[in-house]
Amino acid sequence: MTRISPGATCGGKVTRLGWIRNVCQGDDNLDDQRLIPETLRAEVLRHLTYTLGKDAPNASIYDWRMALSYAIRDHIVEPWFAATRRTWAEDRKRVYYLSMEFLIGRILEDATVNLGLRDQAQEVMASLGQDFSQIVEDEPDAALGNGGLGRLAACFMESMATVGCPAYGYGIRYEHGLFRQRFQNGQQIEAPEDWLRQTHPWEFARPESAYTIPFKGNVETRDGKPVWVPGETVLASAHDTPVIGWQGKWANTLRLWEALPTQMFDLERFNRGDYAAAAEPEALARTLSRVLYPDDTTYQGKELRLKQEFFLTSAALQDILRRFKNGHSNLRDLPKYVAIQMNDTHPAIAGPELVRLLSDENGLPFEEAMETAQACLGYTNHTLLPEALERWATFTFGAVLPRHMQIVEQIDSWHRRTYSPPHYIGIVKHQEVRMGELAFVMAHKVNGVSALHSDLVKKNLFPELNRLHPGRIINQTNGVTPRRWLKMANRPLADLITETIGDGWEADLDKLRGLEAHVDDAAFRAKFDKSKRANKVALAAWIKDHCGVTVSPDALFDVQVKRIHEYKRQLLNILQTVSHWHAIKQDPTANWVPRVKIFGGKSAPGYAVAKEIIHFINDVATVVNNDPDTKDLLKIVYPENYNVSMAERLIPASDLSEQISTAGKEASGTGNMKFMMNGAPTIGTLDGANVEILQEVGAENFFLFGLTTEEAMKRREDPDQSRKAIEASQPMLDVLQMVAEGRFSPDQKDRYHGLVHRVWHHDYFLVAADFDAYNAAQAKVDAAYADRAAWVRMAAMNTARSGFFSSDRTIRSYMSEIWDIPAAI
Ligand code: 26V
Repeated sequence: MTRISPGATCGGKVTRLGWIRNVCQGDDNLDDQRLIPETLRAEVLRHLTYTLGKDAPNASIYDWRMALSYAIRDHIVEPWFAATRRTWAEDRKRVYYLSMEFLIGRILEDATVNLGLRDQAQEVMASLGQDFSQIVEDEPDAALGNGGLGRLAACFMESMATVGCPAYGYGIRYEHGLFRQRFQNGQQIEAPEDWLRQTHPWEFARPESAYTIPFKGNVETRDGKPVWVPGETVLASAHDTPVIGWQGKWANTLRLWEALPTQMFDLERFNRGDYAAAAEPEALARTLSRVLYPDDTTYQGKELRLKQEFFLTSAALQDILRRFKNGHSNLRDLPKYVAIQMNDTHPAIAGPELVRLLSDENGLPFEEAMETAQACLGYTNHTLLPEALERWATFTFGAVLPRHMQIVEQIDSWHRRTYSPPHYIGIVKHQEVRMGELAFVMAHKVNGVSALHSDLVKKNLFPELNRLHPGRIINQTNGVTPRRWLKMANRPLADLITETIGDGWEADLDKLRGLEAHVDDAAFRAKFDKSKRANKVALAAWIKDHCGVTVSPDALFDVQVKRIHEYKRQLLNILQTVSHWHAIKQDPTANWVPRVKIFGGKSAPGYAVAKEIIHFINDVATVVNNDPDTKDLLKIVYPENYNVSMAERLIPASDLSEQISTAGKEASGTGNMKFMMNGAPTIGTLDGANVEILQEVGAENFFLFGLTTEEAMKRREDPDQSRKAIEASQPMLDVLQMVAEGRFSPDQKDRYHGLVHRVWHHDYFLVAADFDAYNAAQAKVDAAYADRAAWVRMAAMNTARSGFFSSDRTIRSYMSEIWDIPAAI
């Protein structure tokens, strides 16, 4: 056994700081870097001993992970302090990104990648007898989000640190993030998630940064001025996680609020022996940061949700004003130093709350408070689905936030007075506060998240407001961070890219265009293919382990991973899979391309139709995977509990990216961008950012099918559209017949009658209308995949042309078009 002596190189501190300084100055002093493994090893052992209180021979994988995480965290702190100090010293404008969700995933490996310490960490842990990849996988995902919106916020945090945009993310430190998904007899079962049960090593508690958040009560008039006398208060207490950018050149803060009681417990009651009642206020206050709402599809007017939104927003704004007042006295200057971005309408109470803080609490006249707030605020819209748009009953809103109810009315009449709209555009209408309209009116810029979506925001969502405020709605096409989604998640491809075009692409993704010069080189293609195959072999082994299904890495890996929703049309995919299975059985000796159909994703717990689709996919999988006729030609796998970490495993091993939403429904998509970067061509509709992916990659490298947004809207005007489409399609008739007969539910033959009936008669998302086109596009995929050279070329072209979809590009665009913030580096 290796003898381990802790703290052997305590002089490492100087080296460490020196190394970071060199990186900050862009100086490649290799002498310093070579010392790192020794230093890092000593640091890990020091933390194991003195922070964890463990002796190496008795340390568990958890202990090693914590020790390594603390050692890595130490390397983040220096650049973090440096960035913060510079922002203060140069009195820079900062952006504040307010989001109810941050879907972060694991942090350890990502941090080592950005610090340039991944290889060293691996080497050091190996020298200590530990497997780095096992340690990395021991970390629970921080799943403080539902899906696209939350993951975008996490990519933005990383990109803001990479491009040197001084920024704070503000969110809620949910004790329980998104539920864990299991399947029981093919059906989704939700279990609570408990990521904080073990110590979370990346955060620093800041109990000194705490704010009182008022609720309820009433508004009195004193000296002719409104005074809010709250009926309840809770405390928002900060936890800071540093977010390090590529090569450690800049770091920002993600500040998450924990809800605490303003009063710990009722001692009098406790002394009387009434223990449960004594603890009640504490429990009540803590519910505010207890759980993430697990539904991103349907809006429900739950009081707790409104309280969570105000809790986040008020804490953030109080913190922002405190920081501003530290160096400034004139609140009218706020927009020179503060940009506040509202991630969807969830923090849209920021408008009235900022007005309240500026006027009620700081004496600015209402109109000046309005102008100041507006100049600070931006609003990003992420969905057009009417059922997901937030509206609050004035009764609930007024009870929870009585002063804000008055201010919202004031904003509404100010808006009408100032802009005299030809029609009545109400923020408050039919006894509801409409958060989209509120956010729009309070923001100086409103943006959609893809070109198509932003167009629809103008034309369909806010047509009157757009006419009244021309130029306010702009587009900011989403992006994803290539550090996590390419460099970290797909090492074989990342290494090949560096070998082919050199480094630097990680922070300048347009450089990937350099790969285009190599796609006709057979040697390059062979290497590209090899990198994909390595990922597929690894995934096949993982699938065997986790799903018990044997799949061949030679098969085409066809992947649809995202939340389960009718508009995303997992149903179209699985019905086409049934059709394909049926076709193979009809003609088993034809030249079929073997396929593995991979599904992943969670349904909102209360979304019955989505849950039925999950059940159906699992039922079809059971029949197909046990069919000896199609054994080597078709497999269906649906691993449980799709999350960020699973995405990092699946996407790099994918051959085909399924982006098949009904046109006009997917605001952007960001998974589509990750697949493209990782060399998986898309089969998809003209929806969201697919449109721009198609434009960048070229039609010859994309399998396009389906109705356009306009055609879809027109098609729905015919109440018989789905029946007609089905009757015109033999494959569709066959598939629905098999499902209706109970071929996939032999134990309960009528299980999917409801599902079949909906496709025939209530097919709002146009599964039937697009079925034949999808089927034809899938046949083209098969033909293309059979031509290896052409396929690999197509895959490589997808990677080569994905530069536009780096979130660095998106962030730079927000900085110039919305925030008016220059880069600090
Ligand atoms: C709505 C609600 C309603 C109240 C309860 C909790 C909750 C949570 C989230 C949402 C809105 C979800 C909207 C969303 O996630 N949109 C997705 O945003 C992605 C990033 O812009 C985009 O790529 C996806 O297309 C879009 O669906």
